[in-house]
Amino acid sequence: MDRTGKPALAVVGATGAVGTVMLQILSQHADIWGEIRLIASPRSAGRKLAVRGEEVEVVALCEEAFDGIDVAMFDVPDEVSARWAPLAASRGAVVVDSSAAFRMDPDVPLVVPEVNPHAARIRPRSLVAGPNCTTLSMIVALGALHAEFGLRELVVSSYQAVSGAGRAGVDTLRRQLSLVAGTELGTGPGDVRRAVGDDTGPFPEPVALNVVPWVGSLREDGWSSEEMKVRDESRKILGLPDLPVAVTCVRVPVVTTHSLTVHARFEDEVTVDRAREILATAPGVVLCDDPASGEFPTPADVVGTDPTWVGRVRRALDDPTALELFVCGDNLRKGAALNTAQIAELVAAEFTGAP
Ligand code: 2RA
Repeated sequence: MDRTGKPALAVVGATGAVGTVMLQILSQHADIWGEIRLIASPRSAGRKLAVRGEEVEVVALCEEAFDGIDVAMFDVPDEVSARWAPLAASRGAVVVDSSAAFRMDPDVPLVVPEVNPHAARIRPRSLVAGPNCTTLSMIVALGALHAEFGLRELVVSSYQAVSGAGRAGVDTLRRQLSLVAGTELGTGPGDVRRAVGDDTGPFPEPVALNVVPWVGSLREDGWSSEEMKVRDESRKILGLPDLPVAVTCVRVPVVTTHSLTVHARFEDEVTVDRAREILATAPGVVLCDDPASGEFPTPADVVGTDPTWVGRVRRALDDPTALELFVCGDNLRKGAALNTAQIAELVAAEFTGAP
């Protein structure tokens, strides 16, 4: 705790895409923090960024940067977290890490505050992890349904925005869109590929006027790393280590907000009415589901908002124990920065004795 009697917070990766959203969130949420220290690579040190209405100078990432810090939020690549998060913890900070570096470590809780907040209290390594943005885009809604119905199986397909691949992903989509806009492309095999050229950025195929059934890197038997993350992380967060999960991850030409179709099978028969009641009242979920008036969530409307939006709630035609849903969540807000901020707030409440 600093002089103000409030916990001191470090934001590591303050200048990145998620860091930028984090500073907005810290400026909008209740001001529970004493000092907020902004940390980034030495190349960004000295820059000034606005948080809570003040300009704060960015300091370079080094061990001493964590002195006096109670909670350190890391929004940086896996390898940076892997090296620096344990160092921050060794200097006394509780680390909340949004990378994949520690998510599956049995001594690191994987936390979504609406689903398993209790897990954040048990942290043998002084580390708490948050899940991948694709898992986060569905797990709040799923956690609410699981608490009532008992989840038994999950089949999901993702429709992932290009900002999941960072600034390079967004730049690639915008560049490709400028090359295909106003043309008749998309009518012959390979015509889009020839127009956008060989540089497809972080994606294996053109993403403008296209969908790409690949996110992440290759794992065993043709699965992608992203698909494995959704499976492993969902199991850990829900406390269902043997849950059957089938995932297909797909990249779509959307800037920000991941969407997923979800087929969720439960222990017993379910009703759509009860599912809708649960979703309509679950914290962090908005039910937007009136197809007769054309109402369902889409990324174009959901982007920039905090909740998980759910629509197209149906009971499976051939299985009365299963539901079909369409969910959307902003991958930079709840999918990254917001979840990290919420975990940090849970930890801060322990320092201040808040309920
Ligand atoms: C993506 N979910 O959308 C990944 C980023 N963690 O590429």
